[in-house]
Formats: sequence, C-alpha cells, structure tokens
Amino acid sequence: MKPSTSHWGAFSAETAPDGRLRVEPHPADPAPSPLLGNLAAALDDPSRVARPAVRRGWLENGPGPDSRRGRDKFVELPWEDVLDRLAAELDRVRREHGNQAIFGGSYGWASAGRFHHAQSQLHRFLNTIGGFTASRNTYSNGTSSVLLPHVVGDSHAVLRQASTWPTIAERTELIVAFGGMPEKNVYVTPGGVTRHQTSAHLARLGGRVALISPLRDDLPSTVDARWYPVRPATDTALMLALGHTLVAENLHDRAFLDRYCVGYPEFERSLLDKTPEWAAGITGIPAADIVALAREMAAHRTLITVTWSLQRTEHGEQPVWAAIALAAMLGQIGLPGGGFGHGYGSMGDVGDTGPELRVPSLPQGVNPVDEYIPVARIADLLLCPGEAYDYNGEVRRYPDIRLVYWAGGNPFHHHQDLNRLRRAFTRPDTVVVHEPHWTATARHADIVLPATTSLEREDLGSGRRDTHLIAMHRIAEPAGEARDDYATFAALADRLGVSTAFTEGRTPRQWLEHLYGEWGDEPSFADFWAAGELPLPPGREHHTLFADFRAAPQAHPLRTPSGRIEITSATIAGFGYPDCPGHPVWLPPTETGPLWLIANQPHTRLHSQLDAGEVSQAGKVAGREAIRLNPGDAASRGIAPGDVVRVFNTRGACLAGAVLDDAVRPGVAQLPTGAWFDPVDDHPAGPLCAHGNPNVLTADIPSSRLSQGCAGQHAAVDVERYTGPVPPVRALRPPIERGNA
Ligand SMILES: Nc1nc2c(c(=O)[nH]1)N[C@H]1C(S)=C(S)[C@@H](COP(=O)(O)OP(=O)(O)OC[C@H]3O[C@@H](n4cnc5c(=O)[nH]c(N)nc54)[C@H](O)[C@@H]3O)O[C@H]1N2
Ligand SMILES: Nc1nc2c(c(=O)[nH]1)N[C@H]1C(S)=C(S)[C@@H](COP(=O)(O)OP(=O)(O)OC[C@H]3O[C@@H](n4cnc5c(=O)[nH]c(N)nc54)[C@H](O)[C@@H]3O)O[C@H]1N2
Ligand SMILES: [Mo]
Repeated sequence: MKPSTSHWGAFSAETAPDGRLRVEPHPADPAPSPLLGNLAAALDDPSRVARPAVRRGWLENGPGPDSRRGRDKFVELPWEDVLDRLAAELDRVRREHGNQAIFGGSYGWASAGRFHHAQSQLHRFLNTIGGFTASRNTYSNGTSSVLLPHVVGDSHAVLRQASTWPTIAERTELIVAFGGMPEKNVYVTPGGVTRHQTSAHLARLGGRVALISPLRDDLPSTVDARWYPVRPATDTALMLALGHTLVAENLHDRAFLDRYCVGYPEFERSLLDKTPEWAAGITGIPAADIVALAREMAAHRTLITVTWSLQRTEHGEQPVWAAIALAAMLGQIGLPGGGFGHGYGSMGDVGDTGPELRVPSLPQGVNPVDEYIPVARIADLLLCPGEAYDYNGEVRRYPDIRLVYWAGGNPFHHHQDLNRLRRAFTRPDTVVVHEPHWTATARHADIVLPATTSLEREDLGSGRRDTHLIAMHRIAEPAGEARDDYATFAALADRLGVSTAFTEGRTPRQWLEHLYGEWGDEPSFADFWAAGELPLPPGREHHTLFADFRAAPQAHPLRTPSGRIEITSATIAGFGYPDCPGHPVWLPPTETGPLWLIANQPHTRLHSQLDAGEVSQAGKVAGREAIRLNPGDAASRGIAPGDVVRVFNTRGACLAGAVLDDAVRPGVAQLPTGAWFDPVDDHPAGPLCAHGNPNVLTADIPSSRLSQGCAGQHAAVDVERYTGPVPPVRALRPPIERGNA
C-alpha cells in the first residue's frame, strides 16, 4: 500500500492483481470519509479522457465563436499535433488581442497535492507567457469575503480563525445554528486533513443546539436538537425579530454596543417594526418560539453560527451581517464560547485545532495583466464584453475574452443557469480544458487535454489545519495517454520559448524536493518520502475569535474604518446599493415559487468529482440524482418514492429520482449539486438535463452589487411526476468520433 491524500482525507492504496483499487483510510483517522469509496473511478472509469481531442468544428473551421460548442463530436489526435495547434493559438490570441483576452481564472477544486495543483500550474504558465484575465474570490464564501472586511475588518479572522471546538465544548451553553452543522460537509477541507475530528465534536453537542434550517438532518441525528424549520431565504427576518425582542425586553448589552460597535442606534431604529409576529409570517416560525429563543439566547453563553450556504444566495450579505449584529447585541463577541461563527459544518477545518502552518506550494509568478472578474460573473464576462458593472464600490468593465483556459475546475458544475452558460461558451474563439474526465466542461471545449489524477503522480499533500504532510506516492500508471498538467504546460512553454522560465529546469520529483527543502530541512526529503508522512506540530487547543479586540480594543482595533464592529457601515451606505444598504435589512428574494429548491453540497461526492464512483452511483434514484421532497408536497403532486420527476422553472428543467422525507420542511425540495450535466436539446417537453443537475434551475444573479458573490444555493421551482419516455443518462460516456481523424 502507498500513501496519498485527497480533499476528503488521507489514505493508502494499491491496485490489486485483478486491477481493482484497494483503499485504506489513514490509520490515525478517527472518522474516515465515506467518499474514499469513490476513488476507484479516478483510475480507469470509461469517463476518463484517454487521448488529446479536438472538437470537429474547431478542427475544420479554426478558432471563432461557434454555437456547436457542447454539441459537437471530438476527434482524437496525437499529442504533438495538438500541442502545436494550441501553442500557435495562444500566440495568435496574445499577439492579435493582448494577454487580457485570455481568461485563465479557472476556478475549481482540482485535486489534492501542492505541486500538481492545476490552477497554480495554469497561472504560473500563463504568467510566463504574458499574463491573463483572472478571477477573484470563491463560490464558497465570495459574498462574506467582500462583506466581512467592511463589518469586522477582516475576512481571514472569521473564515480561518474560528473559535475552536474545545472552547465551544467547555463554554458554550447554546448554539443557534443557522443552516445547522451538516456532518456530510465536514470531511472535506481543501488539500485534505489526515485526522477528521469534527464529527466527534458534533456528536458531543447534544441538547445545546437550536437548529435553524429547512432540513432536519443539517445536524447528525445523534444530536438532540430543537428544530426550527425555517422557510429558506428568510433567516434575516428571524434574526431581526430576535433583535427586536432583545430590545423590547431590554435584554441587549448596551455597554458592549457602545464600546465595541458603531452604527447600532440606526440599526435599532430599523428593528422597531420587526416584531416576532411580523417574522412569523415570513419565516414560518411561530412568534412565541422567536420570543422564547431570544430570551434563552440572552440568558446563556450563546454562539450564533451561520453556514456559508446562507450567503450563497440572493442578498446573502444580510444573514451574515444580521447575525454579527445580533451577536453584538448579546454582548458576547470575544468571550469564550460566545459570539459569532461562520462555517461550522461547512468545512472540516472550521473550529479545528490543527496547526495553522504554511505548507509548500508552487510559486505562480506575477501576472502582468491586472484585469479580473469576481469569480461568479463568468457568463456575464463572456456575454457582455465592455459592459459596466458594480463591485464593492467600483464600477468595472468586462474585458473582451477570446480564449478561455480551464484546468482543475468544472464551470458546468459550479455555475448557475447552465443554459445561459452554454450560450456564453459559444462566444470565445477557443476554449481549452485539461481534464482527467469527460465532464460537461470538457464537452464544451475545443481542445481537451487528458490530465493525470493525483493517484497517477507524486506530490506533497496537506490541507488547512492538517496534522500531517503526506508524501503522495504514485499508486498507478497514467490512464491512456494522460499527462500531468505540468508536463503539458512545460511542452507548451517550450514551443513558446519560455521553457526555462516555466520549469526552472526541474523534473516533478526535483520540484517536490525543492519545495520541501524551501519549507523545512528536518527530516531530509529522502527520509520524509520513505516514511510516507511527516507529523506536524500541534495547533492551539483553545482559541476565541476576537478575544484580543474585546480585551483591548485600543491596542487591537479591528481593521474597519472605525476600528470597531460596523453594525452600520458608512462605506457600504455610501455605495448606494439598494440590494445591500448600510446596515442589515430584510430583503425578500426576487422570485417565489410553489417550491423552494435547496441546491446544496452532495453527501455522496465532492461537487461533481467522481460522479461515476461507487458511493455517488449508490445514491442515485432511477439512475438520476435524488431529489428529496416533503411527503405532503409529493402526495399533492401524485409523486411516489422512486418516481422520475421533472423539476422545472422558466430557466430550465431536469429529471431527478424522488425520495420522500419528512426531514424536509413542507414547501422545500432538496437536490444537491454535482450530477454531471446531461443536456437533451431535442426533448418534446423542451430542453432538459436528464441527470438531475440543479444548476439548470438556479438564476445567474449575484448575491448583490457589493460582492457579486455566487447565489446558487436556492431556486424557485415546481416538480411534477414525469410520464414521458425517460432519456438515458449519457454524461458518463465519452463524446468521441471513432476512426477518421
Ligand atoms: N447550485 C449551486 N452551485 C454551486 C454551489 C451550491 O451550493 N449550489 N456551491 C459552489 C461551491 S461552494 C463550489 S466550491 C463550486 C465547486 O465547483 P468546482 O470546484 O468547479 O467543482 P469540482 O467538481 O470539484 O471540479 C473540479 C474539476 O477538476 C478536475 N480535476 C481534478 N484533479 C485534476 C487535475 O489534477 N488536473 C486537472 N486538469 N483537472 C483536475 C475534476 O475532474 C473536476 O472536474 O461549486 C459551486 N456551485
Ligand atoms: N460531502 C461534501 N462536503 C463538502 C462539499 C461537497 O461537495 N461534498 N463541498 C465543500 C465546499 S467547496 C464548501 S464551500 C462547503 C459548503 O458548505 P455549506 O455552504 O455550508 O454547505 P451546503 O451543504 O451547501 O449547505 C448547508 C446547509 O444549509 C442549509 N440551508 C440552505 N439554505 C438555507 C436557508 O435559507 N436557511 C437556513 N437556515 N439554512 C439553509 C441547507 O439545508 C444545507 O444542507 O462544503 C464543503 N463540504
Ligand atoms: Mo466551495
């Protein structure tokens, strides 16, 4: 068995004599992720890209906008031929249009491993040939990362230095968990962790949690929580009404608000009519329950937590800001076990006590181009060159993109309104994708280059707050003609005359030794590699977010304009955005529907990765992604368990397999992300995705003009029993034209 790691944890593996992959979790892992069961599909699944492939239309007509992108077949060609064509096209675009015409944002999770990290490789390569238009922020928490600096001066503190679990276990009396703390998510941390400790922390919370979520299973069933089945997208109204009760009953901490905050009086005035009765009508939570919860919060050491999902919505700034305002009213920010937290249950590292070390990474160089987009504006970028848009107080314009280069991400997984994204992808001259698998993004490219998976190369592995640095050994030979992204970029760099600048003359193994050596010198690389891992020094057991600020606000001011918590931000107010005014407000969603769709993270995969894997496939119903419905909503639509249903709205439709579950609040449907987009264009009922990808339903709108963050968590939809002929799922089969290259 050889050591390796993944975003969902460390393991060792080997290929057995029958060719099957055998995987064992790391022996020190107390709670290995079930997702390890998907790994075999990373080796020899039929969905692997076996050879370089070029879209037939691009081959015949050359570069240019083309509506057949995503509908055409591909022709396999020899590596050297494709590399020659691609190098020539990169050169043409930068000469004729300038390097800003290359979009290299390439958002996505790729796979674990610090050297072969696909985006780092791509960015380093594009930087050596003159730069590229980049993207900023994340789909994960791109709304908060723009908002938080205005409110508490720093997004890093909130997102990366949360109060740690042992402090919560000892000191917190009540956790009010907006979005819950879904156990399915905590196995995942970018880069992977070796010891998954969060599940055990969650299991110990019993009796202390108020679960505020449309889904009862946003906390493990072992935690005896009170469930407040809130109507989605209404949490802000609930928070304001909790605040109203605190004021009405004089339970708020005036001294804290005076000393540590600015702009509270204005916010308080806005609370006057936000009565529990008012909020009950919006949220579905009875007024008496709201009043009782507010009293309980004031009487106990209370931690208010908000999952990242709440900000991945239209007006997603509001629940985060309102939760901070509410925590400030309780006066417990900076006290052990009290205050505010963001992302518990969103990712494994939040609250973890593991070391906060910088681990080795590939230097990306400097991008000579300063154009960028907020990451979730990809379709607007391609559809609206030259158009102006607001972002965090600036008016920016979209550059004119001619070439899109993606390595390590799947926009046809992660972006909203996929039918609109398809139109956007017809616009560039050339789309290039490096992929191990024939994802929908690869199918919408002109040039697809087969990439190795992390099982097929050597690397250094470590995630945020990981307890180990893992020597990722090669477990199998590359599938087909797959090459490392590094090898592909090195070959292109050679053709473009920048070989040495890109490779610095190193082989991958020499890079690993070099990066390791720059990072530390004990033990030697050879000893580390032979041992297979290096335990890292332990991190801090106890930590409280904003404790320093609370202890000494003069010596440790926040990096806001006032140095304090900005319950009203003069800066944001000055931007004049109606969709994000100067203090937290209740803004209803633009759309309403018979059902409110929650398009959250899947428990059977990481995003779209390894959808062909065993665990992912075992979760499918009627061969499609499972949609969960409340039994009452299903009954009124004549839907039985196991039925194929059509989920639809004005933007699109998909087929999914019905599961009935009273853990889902009435009026809500839940269809996780990640089923590979499988468009059927010529369907009698109109275009649909045969496989259950919810991003055909989500709207391509930003959370607000402030952050331009992703708002993909929600969509207004309806669901019906599907009675037509059921189209086969074709997304897992390569779109190759055989024979006549
Ligand atoms: N509706 C809705 N949409 C959402 C969300 C939501 O809540 N609702 N959540 C959003 C969030 S938080 C995120 S982070 C995004 C995730 O979106 P992505 O990160 O784009 O999704 P992944 O499926 O992880 O895509 C990674 C791709 O990289 C490929 N890959 C893996 N290793 C390598 C490698 O070494 N080289 C190359 N070239 N490729 C490799 C994988 O095969 C896979 O196709 O989705 C977002 N989309
Ligand atoms: N297994 C697995 N784990 C993952 C990932 C994965 O793909 N698979 N992806 C990882 C990534 S990249 C990220 S960014 C994180 C994302 O972490 P999150 O964004 O926190 O995760 P989600 O599962 O999208 O949403 C969490 C819960 O929020 C609840 N929710 C949704 N809308 C509302 C609402 O309006 N009000 C309330 N109160 N609750 C609501 C939903 O019931 C949902 O289950 O997860 C990470 N962990
Ligand atoms: Mo994410």
